[in-house]
Amino acid sequence: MARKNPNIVITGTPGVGKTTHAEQLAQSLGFRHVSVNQIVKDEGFHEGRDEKLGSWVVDEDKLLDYLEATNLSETGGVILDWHACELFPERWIDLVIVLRCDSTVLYDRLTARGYKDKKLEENMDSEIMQVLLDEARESYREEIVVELRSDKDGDVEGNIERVEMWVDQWRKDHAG
Ligand code: DAT
Repeated sequence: MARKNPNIVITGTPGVGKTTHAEQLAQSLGFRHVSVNQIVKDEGFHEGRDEKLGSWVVDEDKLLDYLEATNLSETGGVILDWHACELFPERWIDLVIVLRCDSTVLYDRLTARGYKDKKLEENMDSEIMQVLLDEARESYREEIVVELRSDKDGDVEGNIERVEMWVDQWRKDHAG
């Protein structure tokens, strides 16, 4: 059965604004915000922490099985929020939003979060080298990948409006 609502991935370097966008969009669209990091932690889908990077070593098979079992592919209306995107099967996903942020702004956000040393450096490099944008473009059809900026407050509102319009259009295109 075809889904009635689209599934959206929100991705980008830590600190770009994924949670902020995902929460607001979930509320305004009535979609389900799936914080993949939270699931990895809560369900223990990892093999411990990479201490240098300060991040989980994720068990992707367990994570995918868990997500598959939520039937998101059939139901739609899910916002997947994660700092990676290539592992989600293409057939699940209708839109991939890659959030981008100015590097000086990102530096302040990450240091405010207590990131330092290698963890700070790796994430700054990742944003500057647009690693997530490239990953998204390599993993999904070009027309479903959009890059949006999240530097300042007004950006969030503008982005939310834009995605809401996109969802309206998607519903029209997939009606009946
Ligand atoms: P992520 O989920 O990608 O790690 P977040 O949503 O937690 O990012 O945002 C990190 C911090 O930056 C948080 O304090 C909110 C702030 N922020 C994000 N986008 C912003 C924007 N466009 N304008 C102002 N602050 C923003």
